[in-house]
Amino acid sequence: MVAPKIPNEPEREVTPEQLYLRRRELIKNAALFTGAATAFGGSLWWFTSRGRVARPRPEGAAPEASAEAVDAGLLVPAGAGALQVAKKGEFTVKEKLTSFDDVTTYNNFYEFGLSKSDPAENAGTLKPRPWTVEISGEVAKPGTAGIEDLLKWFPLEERIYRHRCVEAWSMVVPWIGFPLKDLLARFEPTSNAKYVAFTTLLDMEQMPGEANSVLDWPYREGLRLDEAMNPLTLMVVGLYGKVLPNQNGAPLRLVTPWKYGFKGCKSIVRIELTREQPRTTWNMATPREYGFYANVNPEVDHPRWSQATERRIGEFSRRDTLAFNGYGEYVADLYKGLDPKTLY
Ligand SMILES: Nc1nc2c(c(=O)[nH]1)N[C@H]1C(S)=C(S)[C@@H](COP(=O)(O)O)O[C@H]1N2
Ligand SMILES: [Mo]
Repeated sequence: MVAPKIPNEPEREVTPEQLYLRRRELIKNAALFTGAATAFGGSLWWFTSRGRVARPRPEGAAPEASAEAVDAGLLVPAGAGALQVAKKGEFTVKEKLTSFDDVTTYNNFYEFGLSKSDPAENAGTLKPRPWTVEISGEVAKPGTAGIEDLLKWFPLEERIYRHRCVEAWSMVVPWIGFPLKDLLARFEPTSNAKYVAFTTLLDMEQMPGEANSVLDWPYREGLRLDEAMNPLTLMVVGLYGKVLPNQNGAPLRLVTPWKYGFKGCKSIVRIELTREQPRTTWNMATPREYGFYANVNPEVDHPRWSQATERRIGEFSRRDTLAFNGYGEYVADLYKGLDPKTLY
């Protein structure tokens, strides 16, 4: 067992003026979430810093385009489901973004059905506000946090990450969120905490698919504490500049880009720090096919298909799958001395 350690904070070169703007952003984001359910859909309007020029951001625009908009002091109109992002660019992948349409209509969210188009069609029954997350277990200060608390506590970052499903398709998604380590730090994990367990909402009225016993509900996932503390590990509240759509796991979901997508527990209501490795949904369902670690590994095939290549949604030819989904420089050290097969 690797001793849990908190990695160094990533560099933040923030000027006093940015800090001031950040405070305003926090207040606006909180107001946005406490308001009535946000309208979603419609075109995405991204404004430059001067506030004069408005242009729709083309779907699938290169990440460079968004970085440029950020440097200019990206402003998005509040009230349209837009989130104010304080920081961009960290760990960003220089690959073409998957279109907003594909990111929000090609989903896995079995609580709303088993086909890829089901979540976008059915997730309207989910009520992502008000929403409370419980932080419990091996923490000095157990408690709860409303979604609007989270938005007041943490400045939002955009992270453009590769997203690789164990089914061998992939995307590039501009997520918006904050590092999980910042959230955990507030609740003070004890020295007994070795793992973090995540639980999705259990409510058949909001999640009708939970009437189907295809999985053992509620959906559960987990990380080792050092994985949870890694700076790449993101709690996501939005994508493409907007509040997270229900089908993508509103209002709060996990994203660990070096792992297969099923680790990314959606619509989280509980985060529990534990001594023992938590039981996880897909591992319980089919242990032979889905491991606890689930690190992306082109050399370890799924029992029923190869993981060597993947289909990037929106593209024609397949591409090679990268070890740790291309994030090895940040995470490979976490697994030193462990058999890669056991990590699948
Ligand atoms: N609660 C819950 N979380 C879930 C799932 C699910 O069915 N239920 N599917 C997982 C899988 S297999 C993947 S690939 C990702 C898909 O996230 P996306 O739809 O935002 O791309 O969510 C993961 N999180
Ligand atoms: Mo997946």
